[in-house]
Amino acid sequence: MVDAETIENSGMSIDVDKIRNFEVRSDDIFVLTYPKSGTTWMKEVVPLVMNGGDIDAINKVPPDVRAPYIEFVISPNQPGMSGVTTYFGLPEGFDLNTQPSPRIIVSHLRPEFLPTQIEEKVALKVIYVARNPKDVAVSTFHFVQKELPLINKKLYDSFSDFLPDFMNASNGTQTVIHDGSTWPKHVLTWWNKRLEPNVFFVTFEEMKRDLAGSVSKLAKFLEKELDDDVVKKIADHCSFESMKKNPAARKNDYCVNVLKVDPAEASPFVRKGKVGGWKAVFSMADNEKFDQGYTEWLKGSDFHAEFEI
Ligand code: PPS
Repeated sequence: MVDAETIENSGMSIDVDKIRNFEVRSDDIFVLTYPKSGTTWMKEVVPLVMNGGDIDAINKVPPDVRAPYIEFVISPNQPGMSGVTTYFGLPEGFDLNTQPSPRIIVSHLRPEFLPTQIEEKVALKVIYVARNPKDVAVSTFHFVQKELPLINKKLYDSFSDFLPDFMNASNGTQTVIHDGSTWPKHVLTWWNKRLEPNVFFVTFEEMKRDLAGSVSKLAKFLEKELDDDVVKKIADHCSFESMKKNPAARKNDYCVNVLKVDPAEASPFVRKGKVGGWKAVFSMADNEKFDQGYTEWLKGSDFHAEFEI
């Protein structure tokens, strides 16, 4: 049971009921992630799989238009960082309700805040990307340190200072990019549904290990027949090196105008892209505390995150 009518996400106030009542179509494709888990990456892969690898076609449409975040386009109230979605490239008056099918719709929202029809429309496809929570924590830290000043919040003194907030989804973290859900609630909900025929559960680490293999499996799930050379072309275009050079994937406008960072150097959307980068950031004490929490989180579950590959 959710009693919130609005929640804070990236400094924007989100009308939960409006999202829960959103009219879903049976051919919608939902890309769901906990933040910093590979959303930007999947937003590049899915449109290419759907259009048979036509890179020129996807380059004509900004990523947040071809695969918009439902929480940013369906909710009316954006007092905190009013106007930031302008930099997503969304045209004036953009209406997700009238976009042509099949729509690719993205969300970080926790399961109970999503449109209730996701559960009902059995043909609908759900792609869930999970990432090991230590790398998620580090990636989130880099992001919140850039977003906190935008909503007049104090920066964290250090990663160690931030980590407890990440683990509890409390205080600063919750109001910046989370909606109050913790990593395990988000990931385990979808892990537990992974065998449902309309759910494709993949990890950042699997994609990193074998992107072409993941693209190929995803194409089967999306009922698209792709030749090996097209799969390779998609994997090349979506490699970290290629996306790091791609201004649209890096969200140049958003970086420059909202986050005030140099996108080539410091875009938090395509930053380091590593598995195991956490090792250079976690102290021994951070790691011990994290491992204790992680063991509790996963009690009774058969999910295992890959902290290195
Ligand atoms: S967001 O803000 O929630 O949408 O962020 P999200 O896109 O989910 O996650 C950002 C992290 O994904 C990395 N990334 C990639 N890694 C490997 N290959 C490719 N192609 C790629 N594209 C994005 C990005 O660098 C962020 O991770 P970190 O660890 O911060 O580098």
